[in-house]
Amino acid sequence: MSTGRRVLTSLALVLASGAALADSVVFLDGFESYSSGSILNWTPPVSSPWTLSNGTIDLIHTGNYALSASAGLDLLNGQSFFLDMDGSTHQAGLLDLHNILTPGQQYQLDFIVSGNQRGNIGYTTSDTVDVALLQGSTAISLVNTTLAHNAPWQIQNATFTYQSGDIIRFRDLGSTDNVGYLLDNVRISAVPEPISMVMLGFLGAGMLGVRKLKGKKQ
Ligand SMILES: [Ca+2]
Ligand SMILES: [Ca+2]
Repeated sequence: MSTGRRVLTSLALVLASGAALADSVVFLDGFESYSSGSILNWTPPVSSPWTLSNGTIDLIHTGNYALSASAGLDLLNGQSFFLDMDGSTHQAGLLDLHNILTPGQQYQLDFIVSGNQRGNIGYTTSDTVDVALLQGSTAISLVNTTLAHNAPWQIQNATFTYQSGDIIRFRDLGSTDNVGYLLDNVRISAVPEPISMVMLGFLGAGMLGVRKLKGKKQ
């Protein structure tokens, strides 16, 4: 292989590896595998990376309680189960995700949410989706948005850099009427590092070498 072709092959490999990293999903939970039916005041199993405190959430199977999963947005991990983030004890719980990420790495968090779907039958007409990165006693807001009860399923996302011990906390801010926003398909992907300056320098030197070789041949 000529030097020029080697340099181009190296560039192609670098670009290809970047494209692969952009799609590197490190966590995905569509809540499909926990139960065969709805569970009010659901407790995540100890074997899961989730913990729940200070209140409750419900695991809902589509069709129960007049609730439905997303149409078209839930393709990644099934369309049956999702969470109602204000359970059935008049206190919305704190749902925490921890110990699944690498310190120092940048990540993108995606998830889908809908309004509570029942504001038209006497419950709150909106709920606030609040997601934060807890670093010790500091809370960094990742998503804070208020959804009308009839807001359709939609994607929310945020990027963050994970530090050791950080917790990602989902909650329905201020909701105490047993009817909260609906959550599904929590996905975390590693954000690829940009091509380093060292690599660019290597490529530049390689291209310079090609030019010199061509110059000698002429
Ligand atoms: Ca689901
Ligand atoms: Ca509510």
